[in-house]
Amino acid sequence: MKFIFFSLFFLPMLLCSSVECIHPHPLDPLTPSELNLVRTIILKAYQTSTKHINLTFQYVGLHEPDKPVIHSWLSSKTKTLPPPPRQAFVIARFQKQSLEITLDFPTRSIISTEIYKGHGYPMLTFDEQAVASQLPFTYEPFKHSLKKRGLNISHVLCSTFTIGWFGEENTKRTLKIKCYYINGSANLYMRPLEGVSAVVDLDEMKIVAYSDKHVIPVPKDEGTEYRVSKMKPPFGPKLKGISVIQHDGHGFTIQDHSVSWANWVFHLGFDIQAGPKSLFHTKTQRRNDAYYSGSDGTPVKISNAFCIFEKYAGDIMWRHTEIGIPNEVINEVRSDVSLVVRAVSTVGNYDYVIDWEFKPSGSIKLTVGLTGILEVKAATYTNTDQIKEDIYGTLIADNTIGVYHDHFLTYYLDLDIDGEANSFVKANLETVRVKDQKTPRKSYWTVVKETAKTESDARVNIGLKPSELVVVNPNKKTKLGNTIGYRLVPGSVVHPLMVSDDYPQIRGAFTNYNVWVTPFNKSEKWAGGLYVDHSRGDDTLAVWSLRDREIENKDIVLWYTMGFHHVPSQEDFPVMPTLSGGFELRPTNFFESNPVLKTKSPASMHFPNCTSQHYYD
Ligand SMILES: *[C@@H]1O[C@H](CO)[C@@H](O)[C@H](O)[C@H]1NC(C)=O
Ligand SMILES: *[C@@H]1O[C@H](CO)[C@@H](O)[C@H](O)[C@H]1NC(C)=O
Ligand SMILES: *[C@@H]1O[C@H](CO)[C@@H](O)[C@H](O)[C@H]1NC(C)=O
Ligand SMILES: *[C@@H]1O[C@H](CO)[C@@H](O)[C@H](O)[C@H]1NC(C)=O
Ligand SMILES: *[C@@H]1O[C@H](CO)[C@@H](O)[C@H](O)[C@H]1NC(C)=O
Ligand SMILES: [Cu+2]
Repeated sequence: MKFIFFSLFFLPMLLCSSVECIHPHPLDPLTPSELNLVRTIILKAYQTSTKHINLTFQYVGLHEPDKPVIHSWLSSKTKTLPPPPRQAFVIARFQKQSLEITLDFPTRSIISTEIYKGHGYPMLTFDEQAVASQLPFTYEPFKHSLKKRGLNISHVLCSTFTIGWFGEENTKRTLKIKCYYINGSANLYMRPLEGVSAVVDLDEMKIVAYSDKHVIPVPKDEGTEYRVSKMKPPFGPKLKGISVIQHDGHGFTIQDHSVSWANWVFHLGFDIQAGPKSLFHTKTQRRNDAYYSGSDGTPVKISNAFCIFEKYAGDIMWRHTEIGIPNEVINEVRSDVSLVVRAVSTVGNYDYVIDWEFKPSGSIKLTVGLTGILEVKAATYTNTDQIKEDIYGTLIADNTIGVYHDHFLTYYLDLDIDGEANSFVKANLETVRVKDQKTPRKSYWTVVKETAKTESDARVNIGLKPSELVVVNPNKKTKLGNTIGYRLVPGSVVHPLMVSDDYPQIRGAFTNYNVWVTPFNKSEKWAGGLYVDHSRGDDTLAVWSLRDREIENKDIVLWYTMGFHHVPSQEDFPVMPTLSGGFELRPTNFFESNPVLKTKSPASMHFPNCTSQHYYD
């Protein structure tokens, strides 16, 4: 199972005044100089006589100010209120313990240090994984395994995999290593050394377990190539290009971390654990290049962490053809142009294309595209006729089994619909049997609204019952008296297939429902817990929600889990065509009427001979 978390802060459309745009935004990610300062302050505090300080920075990020502080700063934008003091939150590993350190930048001081006593370990750093993946190459039993298989060690690569927890009393901070034979090919994941694996203790940085179960030939490299530069003709169907020319330039502006486009203004942050983070609201900040801290605390730059572009794919924002009026044909069409903020997260073999699409209508579409390379296991089979056992997968190429697996993606949606106090409403579509004898109709359906009082009322498995799920501000109404809100339009939903007492499912119990609502709590941000590695599932959304707190007319967080059960097919070899899913957050009685009624289509949006696209400017 793979889990990804997103943080999304949402406050629709407040505008930035010029004064407020000058201050740094309180949710700006840490700058390189702030990251350096974190390193300096912490290393100084932990400096011992030995000079060699074995402290590693597992996580360094912004310690967010409390929400009321952010709100008062945002609402005082015409005054010159200084931003709240900048602070950092650090998880460090030191002497086999996880330290939680909070630092204050203005005073350059550590304001709190706590030793984490719970289960699980902090996120793994790139650096320690890189070091761990090199360990087999100096490990004699591994060299022997390669020799036994006649493989040249200089053509072997190793990669790291987290281990999870299967009920052990005591755990160590370990990870698993699996290796691949490249020998000239580039698609390493398609060429596993099946049966060979090592376990590394990261605190000791040494191999503590090794197994070489059986010799299965490495799948051949034929057919695994995906680099166009290495391929020979014939190529696939020839595609005619469509060029994107924006005669008047692009329509968005970026100032520091703030993006303005059409009727949207939002703040775009970055966090190494969350990926993109957004506050749809106000202005400010640095460029959208992102930085994170390396395990030695030095800033590491991620170039082009986001790409931002306007998209027009021939979609229609709205249209109507009217032929009912004598001697007149009305044909009104508006083109749907949107702004996409894209981040791609490559997790080893897989690539997740994460899009946030903002529409002038006020909708936000969130899409995740899965592509990249499957995780496979090697086998002796070259045809399904030979298979007499359950292989837990699909034979996708000679000697190559694409294993069955799941992808779950949980979005943290801290929706503040025109203010913090919100409620979660299930508008249930219910069948009513007609008792009235005067009509031949036997049934109709109607909407019965149910406001969730506590957390247990808000756990929803989508698809079991038709309902619209709306986050409303019960204190704000439209002129007509409807409660303003935004609703969740679900896309691909999945329900877990593991039994609930299976260890991976205990750890991933937040997938038991597609939708949860919790009261906002700054320390309940990661659905799988802050210490996911080797977690025991005791700090997950599913556990917090057991407190069954009140959520009506409160600052609430909506959690949405989407996903895919992936049954691989031959088309997924050697690289997988993108499989997409997502959902939409859509204004629902938020505006007084269609907010894009008077939005004109840009002049250049004409698709020849496509009458559905016709418009009159
Ligand atoms: C730090 O680690 C090195 C090698 O891993 C070890 O030799 C050294 O004793 C450690 N120093 C401290 C202060 O723990
Ligand atoms: C192993 O591969 C390296 C690099 O390609 C090559 O120089 C070396 O000769 C190979 N060794 C054997 C025993 O084939
Ligand atoms: C490595 O690649 C070479 C050239 O394609 C091939 O001759 C050789 O058999 C390969 N070795 C192994 C062990 O697959
Ligand atoms: C916030 O969440 C933490 C972690 O679940 C919990 O210990 C704490 O009691 C919560 N605070 C409130 C006010 O509920
Ligand atoms: C549009 O249709 C006309 C008439 O059918 C045809 O001549 C023209 O080539 C078409 N244009 C395009 C771009 O397909
Ligand atoms: Cu998959």
